[in-house]
Amino acid sequence: VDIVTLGEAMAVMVPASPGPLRHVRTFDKHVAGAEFNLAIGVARLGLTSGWISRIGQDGFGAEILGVLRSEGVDVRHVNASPRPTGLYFKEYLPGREPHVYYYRTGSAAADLGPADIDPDYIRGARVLHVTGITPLLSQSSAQAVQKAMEVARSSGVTISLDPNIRFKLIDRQAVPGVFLPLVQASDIILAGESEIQAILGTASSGEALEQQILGIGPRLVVTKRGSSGASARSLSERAEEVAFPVQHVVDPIGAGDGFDAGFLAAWLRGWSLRDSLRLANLVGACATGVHGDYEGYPTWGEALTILGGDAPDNR
Ligand code: KDG
Repeated sequence: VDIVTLGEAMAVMVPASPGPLRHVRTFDKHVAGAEFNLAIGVARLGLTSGWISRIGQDGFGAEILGVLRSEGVDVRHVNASPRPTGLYFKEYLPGREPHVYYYRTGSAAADLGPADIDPDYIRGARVLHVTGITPLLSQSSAQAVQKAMEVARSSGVTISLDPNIRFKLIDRQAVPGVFLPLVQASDIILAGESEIQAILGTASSGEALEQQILGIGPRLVVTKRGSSGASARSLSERAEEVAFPVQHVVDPIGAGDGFDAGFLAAWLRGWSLRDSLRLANLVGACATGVHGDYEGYPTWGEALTILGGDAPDNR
C-alpha cells in the first residue's frame, strides 16, 4: 500500500436547504472523515491506500466500509466496535463557512487503540499519513497514532501530517503541547498558515514560518492558502502555485483532504513541488463543487485531462 492512514469516519447529515439547523427538516446522508477522504482521494488518483479504523456495527459503519471498498481502498485493518459510528451535522448559514456539530463522543473510532496497529502494515507503506484529529478522539486513539508514528519512524516510512486543528475538540492553549511533538516527528507538514502559527505560538508568516518548521524536524512544509493558492518548501527548494479557479463554492469541507491526496499522489510519482501543488490545488478545487467531502475528487484520468499540458505525464 502506498499510503496508510488512520482516523475516524462518520455519517454526515447535510441540510437539504440552508438556514439555522433548528429549521431544517430534511437532510441528505453522506459519510466522511478527514483520513477516510484522503484514502479515497489517493485511490482515485491511481495509487494504493489503506485506512485503519474502528466502525460501529450499524448501518453507517456498513456504508463507510462499502464506500471504501467500492473506491478500492484497502480495509483489511478496519475493525468492528460495539460502540456506534460517529455522526456530524453541517449547517449552512448565508455568507458563512459551514458550521459542523459533532456527535462523536464515545464513538466507535474513539475505541481505536494500539492493538489496531499492525507494525508490518505500517512498515510496508511508502507514507503514513496522520492528522491531528485522531489523537484528540480518546487516549487510546492517541496511543494508536503514537504507535503508528513510532513504527514508521524506526523503519524509514515517510510520515505526513495534516494538523487539521479542530477547535471543537481542543482548547487553543492546549494546541502546542499536543501538536508540537506530532510536527517534530513528521517529515511532511500539510497545513494552513494559521494552524502552523497556533502550533508554534508565533505570528510570523510566509517564508520565515516555513523556515521555523523546517528547523524542528520536517523536511517539507506545504502551506495551504485556499483561494490564494499554496506553497511548498523543502530543505533545498521552494515553489508556489496559484489556486485552481472555482466558479462557485458549494461546500469547502473536504477540500483540504483532497489537496493532501493530490499533493502526496503527485509527490510519490516524483513530480516537482510546483507540479505537485498544481494537482493538489486541482483536487481541492474539485471538492468544493459538491456537498459531500470526497465525492467531487477526480480520478487520475480526469485530473490529467483537466491539467492538460500542465501535467508532467502529458508533456
Ligand atoms: O476534513 C473534513 C473533515 O473535517 C470532516 O469530514 C469531519 O473528519 C472530520 C472532522 O473530524 O472534522
